Amino acid sequence: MFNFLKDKIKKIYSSVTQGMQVLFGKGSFDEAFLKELTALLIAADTGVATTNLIIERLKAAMERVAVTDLAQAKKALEKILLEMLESIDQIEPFPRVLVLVGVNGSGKTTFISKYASLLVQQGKKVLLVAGDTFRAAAPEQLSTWASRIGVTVAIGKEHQDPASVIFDACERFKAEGYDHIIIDTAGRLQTKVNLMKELEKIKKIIQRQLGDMSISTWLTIDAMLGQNSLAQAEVFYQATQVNGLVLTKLDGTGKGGTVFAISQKLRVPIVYITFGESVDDISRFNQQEYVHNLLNA
Ligand SMILES: Nc1nc2c(ncn2[C@@H]2O[C@H](COP(=O)(O)OP(=O)(O)OP(=O)(O)O)[C@@H](O)[C@H]2O)c(=O)[nH]1
Ligand SMILES: [Mg+2]
Repeated sequence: MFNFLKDKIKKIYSSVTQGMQVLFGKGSFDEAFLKELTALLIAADTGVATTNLIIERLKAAMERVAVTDLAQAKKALEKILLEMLESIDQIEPFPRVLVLVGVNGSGKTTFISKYASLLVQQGKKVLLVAGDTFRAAAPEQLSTWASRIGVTVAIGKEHQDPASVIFDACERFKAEGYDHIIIDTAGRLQTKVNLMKELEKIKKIIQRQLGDMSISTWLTIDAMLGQNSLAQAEVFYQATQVNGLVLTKLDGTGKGGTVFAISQKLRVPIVYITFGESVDDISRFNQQEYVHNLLNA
């Protein structure tokens, strides 16, 4: 089971890893090498700005040690990539009060289900909240998952205002002794102003009801969309205060550079990654492991 999971995760970056092995396997640290490394990073969805930054840092590091040995260059690159992730403050991976936001189709509902399943495995009592009342099928989707993993889901009446569904759910969370409340929201609001207003309203309700607890807001980002995912994520990031990221659908990319592009741009920690549609296709994001595997397979 564990090895199976590991294999699945490794596929995420296998094409990058293979490229790295070829690149670092022969030759020396020179202009031609840097050109190839740049192309590889761009192809892996690292984005132009972040790729340039990595290349600049690598050049500077190699100038300091004054060698052209590629084994040394690989070590330096590993350090640079890790520092890029480690320079961002980490957060609590199992907050009691969690709101999920993100573009429609980015994987909020699926993530919530997988994540709730992790909590259930720890013996926690979990309440899911179908805060997306705009799309008729959304509460059903969450209920199906909820009954599969054995957690409760709070659902409003048809067309009930999400804020009032959430209000009721917060009351229930306090009254019935749940350990965790996880709130799903709609990703499909017409304009940025509407989105901002809606999220503000939702957060105000939660704050009023559960203000003595800290409230986490995580943003799901669809890694399959490459640089487009970053542009979409930025709209949400600007619309509400986000303190954690969930990178979804990494199984569909075979790339892996997105992690650096996003971290560098938003300066918010990636807390989880997902890589498939079944309930255990989820993992905590481990920076060291990720960077190590990306370069070494
Ligand atoms: N391959 C793959 N598919 C995923 C992953 N996560 C979610 N999906 C699929 O992506 C689609 C959208 O996922 P949802 O969880 O419904 O997305 P959402 O953000 O809740 O979408 P809205 O409710 O419309 O805002 C579904 O078909 C999921 O099965 C993943 O990690 N890998
Ligand atoms: Mg959804």
